[in-house]
Amino acid sequence: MKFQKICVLGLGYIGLPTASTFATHGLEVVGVDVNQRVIETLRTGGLHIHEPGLRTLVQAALGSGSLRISERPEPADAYIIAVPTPFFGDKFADLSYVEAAAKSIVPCISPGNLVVLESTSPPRTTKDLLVEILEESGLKAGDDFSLAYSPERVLPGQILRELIENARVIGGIDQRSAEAGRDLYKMFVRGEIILTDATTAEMVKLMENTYRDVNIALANEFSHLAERFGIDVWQAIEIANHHPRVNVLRPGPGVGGHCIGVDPWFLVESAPDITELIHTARRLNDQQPQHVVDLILDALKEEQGVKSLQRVKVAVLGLSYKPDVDDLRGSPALSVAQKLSEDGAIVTAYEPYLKQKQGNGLNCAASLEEAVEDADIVLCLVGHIPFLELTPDQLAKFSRTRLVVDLVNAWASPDWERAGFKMIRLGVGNN
Ligand code: SAJ
Repeated sequence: MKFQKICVLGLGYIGLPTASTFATHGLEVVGVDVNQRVIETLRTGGLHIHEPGLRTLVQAALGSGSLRISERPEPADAYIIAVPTPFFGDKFADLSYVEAAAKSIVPCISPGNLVVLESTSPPRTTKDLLVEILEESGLKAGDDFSLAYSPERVLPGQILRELIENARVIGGIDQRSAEAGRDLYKMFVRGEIILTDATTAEMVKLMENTYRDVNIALANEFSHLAERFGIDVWQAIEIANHHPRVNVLRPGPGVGGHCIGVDPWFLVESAPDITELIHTARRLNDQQPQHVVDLILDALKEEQGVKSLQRVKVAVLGLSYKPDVDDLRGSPALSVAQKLSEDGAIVTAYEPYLKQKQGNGLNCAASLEEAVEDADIVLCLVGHIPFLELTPDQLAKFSRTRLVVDLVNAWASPDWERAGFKMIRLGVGNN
């Protein structure tokens, strides 16, 4: 199948890089978003998301005229739906953006077209929901137009490279649809393209992120056990990982972002009676920020004799959901900081990757020095490179406190104790 013009619906973390990459690989691309602010920003040369290399790519795509930004889709050879699928408070997938995007292409679709859903979705969304909506066009899925599911699996921070180099799964509602998807993505994908059916492709995506979530939950539970038994979980993990078939992940303040903390719920929602392990892991990871808050309060009671967090000055280093990104979505670090603040602590946060120094209602410092200078306790909540590089001598110069809590194994060196710091570490018990 040959493609000249495509529409990409949703210009977020996945849609915008995908649209721009197709545009710089010879296609005419219409990038569609329903958010007027996104459209205005892109049309005036701005960028509403941060991702290394994206600005240059988008500018090249827009500058060449191959990428146009629009409020609505228009007739094209293929349509890619890359809109968010968040969940409601009750952990059920909110498919309203997928539904709205699919409905918006019904008037445009014509025989021979291809529609691809990229948004992470519960199993059978493509076969059940999308077929029903798209057939409102009077055309028959499979017979008149091709329909496939192809999940994005790129890692934030490395999206542009992984988009091209990663293996891509394309699941068609029939063989012809899968092959049409392959013909489209092979325009830029250099990794292997694996064809399967739509529901398998949906499951693959959910299984990958669930696998990671469950394994992080296991690492977090190991950290609790290590605290109970008076050992260092980081050392134990390092030793265990020498085993050729063991790879324990890292404990931490919890699981954040917009994927791993969300996607497993799509499986639980679809089959609650047979997803006990997945559900338990999800709950465990969601409770980890509270475990961290308890650890901090215990440290303060022990070292400074306080009874509660009331008016304790806490310096929080790092707010993003993982190291070296500026993304605060679902961040466990942010959740810890907010819980401390709700419990009466005076929190000053420092997030080096945030340009506007705002952290969801928290008091944010413009520099590390400013954040720590008057603190009673300093927390390292995200393993950003600048924090890994911080030495005890530097912190001792900037801050009066000698009480630090390391939640991410950033400051394991004995130099900290030697420099006079009392170091409390997640997953390290008193021996
Ligand atoms: N985390 C830990 N311990 C670890 C690894 C991660 O606590 O050992 C935490 C991180 O700090 C973060 C969260 O888990 O809060 C998620 O981070 P991540 O780097 O594991 O994943 P994401 O959410 O940035 O990206 C994931 C990736 N999926 C997998 O690795 C299976 C990515 O490939 C997907 O494309 C992305 O989800 C997505 O969009 O679904």
